[in-house]
Amino acid sequence: MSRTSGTTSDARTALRICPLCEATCGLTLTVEGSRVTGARGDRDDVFSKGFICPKGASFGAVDGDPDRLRTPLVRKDGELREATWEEAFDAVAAGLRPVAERYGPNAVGIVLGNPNVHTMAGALYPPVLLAALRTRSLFTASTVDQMPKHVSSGLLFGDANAIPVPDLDRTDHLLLIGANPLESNGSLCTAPDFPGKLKALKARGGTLTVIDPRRTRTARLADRHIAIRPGTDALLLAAMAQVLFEEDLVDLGDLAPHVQDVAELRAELADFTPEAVAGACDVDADTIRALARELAAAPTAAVYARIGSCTVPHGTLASWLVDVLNILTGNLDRPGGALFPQAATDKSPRPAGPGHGFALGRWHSRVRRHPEAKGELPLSALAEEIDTATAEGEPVRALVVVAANPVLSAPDGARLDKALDSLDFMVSVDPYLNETSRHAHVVLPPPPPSQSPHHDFAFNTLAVRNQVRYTRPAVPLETGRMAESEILARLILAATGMHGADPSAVDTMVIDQTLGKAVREEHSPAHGRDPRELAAQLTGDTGPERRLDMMLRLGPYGDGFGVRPDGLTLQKLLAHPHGIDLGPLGPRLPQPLKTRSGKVELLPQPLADDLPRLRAALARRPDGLVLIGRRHLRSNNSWMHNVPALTGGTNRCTLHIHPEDAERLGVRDGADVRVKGAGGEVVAPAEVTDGVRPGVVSLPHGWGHDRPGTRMRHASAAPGVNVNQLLDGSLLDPLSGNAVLNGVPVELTATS
Ligand SMILES: Nc1nc2c(c(=O)[nH]1)N[C@H]1C(S)=C(S)[C@@H](COP(=O)(O)OP(=O)(O)OC[C@H]3O[C@@H](n4cnc5c(=O)[nH]c(N)nc54)[C@H](O)[C@@H]3O)O[C@H]1N2
Ligand SMILES: Nc1nc2c(c(=O)[nH]1)N[C@H]1C(S)=C(S)[C@@H](COP(=O)(O)OP(=O)(O)OC[C@H]3O[C@@H](n4cnc5c(=O)[nH]c(N)nc54)[C@H](O)[C@@H]3O)O[C@H]1N2
Ligand code: SF4
Ligand SMILES: [Mo]
Repeated sequence: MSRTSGTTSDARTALRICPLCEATCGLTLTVEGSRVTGARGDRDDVFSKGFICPKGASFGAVDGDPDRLRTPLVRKDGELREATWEEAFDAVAAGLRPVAERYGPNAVGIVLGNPNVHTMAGALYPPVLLAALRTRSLFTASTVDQMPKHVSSGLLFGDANAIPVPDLDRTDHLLLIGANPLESNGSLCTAPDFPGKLKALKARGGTLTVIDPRRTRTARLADRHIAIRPGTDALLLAAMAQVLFEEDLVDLGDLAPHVQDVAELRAELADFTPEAVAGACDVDADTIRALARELAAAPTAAVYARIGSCTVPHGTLASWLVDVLNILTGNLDRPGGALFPQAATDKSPRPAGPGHGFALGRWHSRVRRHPEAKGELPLSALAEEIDTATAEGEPVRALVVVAANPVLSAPDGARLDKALDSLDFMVSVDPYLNETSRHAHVVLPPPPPSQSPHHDFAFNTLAVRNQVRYTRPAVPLETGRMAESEILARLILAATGMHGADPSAVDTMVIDQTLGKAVREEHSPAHGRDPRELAAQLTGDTGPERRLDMMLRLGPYGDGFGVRPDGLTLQKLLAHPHGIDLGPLGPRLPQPLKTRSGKVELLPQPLADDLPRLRAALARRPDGLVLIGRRHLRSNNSWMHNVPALTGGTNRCTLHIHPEDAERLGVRDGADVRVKGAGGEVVAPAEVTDGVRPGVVSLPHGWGHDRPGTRMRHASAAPGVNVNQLLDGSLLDPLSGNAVLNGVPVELTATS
């Protein structure tokens, strides 16, 4: 441990991968005692090379927030009180088991929120919990986010997790849709210093086009910015594909042998001409033709789209068309285009060939019969699945909530707030007493990130460069704290009738099952070996470390338990604290394909069946205002408003409105405006700005910290309003069940 100048003598430094957004930057923390007093970018990190943003720089403040819970809370006589871990797990066992036994497995629901993809525990234990509870009542942040992309990948490639990422470092042309990486630092495209990568693209003579109803910081960097009407990207993308066909610009290149249904797609899209979509998108036909021609003409190009393209009525079609354009221009799976990453903990690649394909709608939600997608029901349906009785089955009566704050993040927040109060039992695994966890009967607080180990299971599968990094806790677990992995393991035991068993039993069970399966798989390096012999080789101080070791060794770069002695193991990773670079992304097709045909299925039936709905949108011209969201660089969904360093200044919950609309409606800058939507109304101060296009207003999400019974003192002092209260939960993308959060009709009234 090295000394750092300018701090007290017991200061030391420690490495920690930042868990605060998808960029996964390596940080060098300054630690004094058990407190993190500083954070800077780790210049030796193989991936992030020293990049840091204001959130990462505030790691110490996020980590050391005095409002973080230190002990479990258990409800007694209606009130949440501090309790021991033993009392807390006793209460969980007593609360969950009777519900499952009396009403069946689906009466116990699981809600998983965004930070689960930012913790090791969140990757390793919820799948075990789900399997153990055998419930179909699973709701996650995916259905207010990227579920459309999973569904389109599932249908196109046969694997919902096969998501191509733009090759930011090498592309000549980036068409970026409904994303603002200068504030978000990127999503479904893990790239530390996304802003620097966009600047580098321009510096090497490449071009950047941004499609966004707002002139964002990213849009200001672009060579061309198109302020599209919200919710109409699928139409614009369909028209671009139509132009490629019409002008003979389709060139699949090396992809040709792997792609089917090109002619069928051409026929299906024939009527989506630029002239036909121009009015709906509010983008002129010549511009759409130019976009298509530029994409085809670029030596390499990548189309990349995020939140603004997913959280809309045609989210799955838009997500599909993004890849269709990459495919038709030969840019999928080639350097400079959009490629499939290969993470170190991916399963050992099976030989190419037909797979099982992707199924949708294997079951349905009880109340409104929404089809499941990827085993999940829409978060938009959570409130009704709790508060509405039907003949079909039992409502959700108990809930396990891990790292989620759906009262603020999901549609119809006010109704959900009430529904949670009616549950027989609810447990939250959460560091804060907030708008959601205040309803719990038991709150189990994980330690702060400095006291947790870190590896990015999810984001390495979406990274613009293959690499692997692992950081052990920067600070030892404080007395009285419990690692989140142990919390979740004990929760699994308590929920499944094994309350009180040794939590390491959960890891042992997973290891036995995984190795038992691997030795039976012909393509596995473990094939034919003795699983007990392999288990005995695993190293690591904890269950999560042993599981990481197992995944690395079975994975595409692994040592195969001795088969490839130079390959990856946990020990090798520990010997490289700044990570191991595994090289640039490379072509992988056809191996990742798991469709029944073994090909890229360009026109899957469920998408073809959804095209009439898109056709119907051609004629639509909303006459009123529509609402969209936005993110601020110093924010993170609903849970960072309690950190003074990350709030204030421009990070405020204001309604952006264009000067023309403001004048027409008599709205003055700084004055309160009443915003009314189908689900309710809120009052927020106006910020008149031409950064948003006419006809569109914007409110950020994750605000509304004014409910009683929470313990987030700084956040409740400047609470803002909950934009999701304006939604009634009825607007969904039907294929994916994803909530429509952008392009929502609203009415405004000036209040002063
Ligand atoms: N209108 C609108 N709504 C949106 C969006 C939008 O763009 N517009 N975006 C949507 C998107 S993309 C997402 S991902 C969702 C996010 O919504 P959620 O999944 O609800 O995530 P957060 O709001 O980040 O809340 C996360 C919870 O996890 C807790 N937490 C933080 N760190 C940890 C940890 O280490 N362990 C555990 N167990 N808990 C932790 C926090 O205290 C908080 O209670 O919001 C969605 N809602
Ligand atoms: N600072 C910060 N970083 C974050 C988060 C955060 O809350 N704050 N959240 C994290 C999470 S969970 C996620 S999922 C990612 C999201 O990452 P991004 O998708 O990059 O996030 P946003 O900033 O919401 O960008 C969405 C953009 O879509 C635009 N938009 C809205 N409607 C439409 C439309 O119909 N069409 C088009 N073309 N554009 C539209 C909005 O104006 C906005 O600029 O960010 C992650 N990073
Ligand atoms: S960009 Fe994201 S990962 Fe990097 S320092 Fe900022 S918050 Fe952390
Ligand atoms: Mo998200």
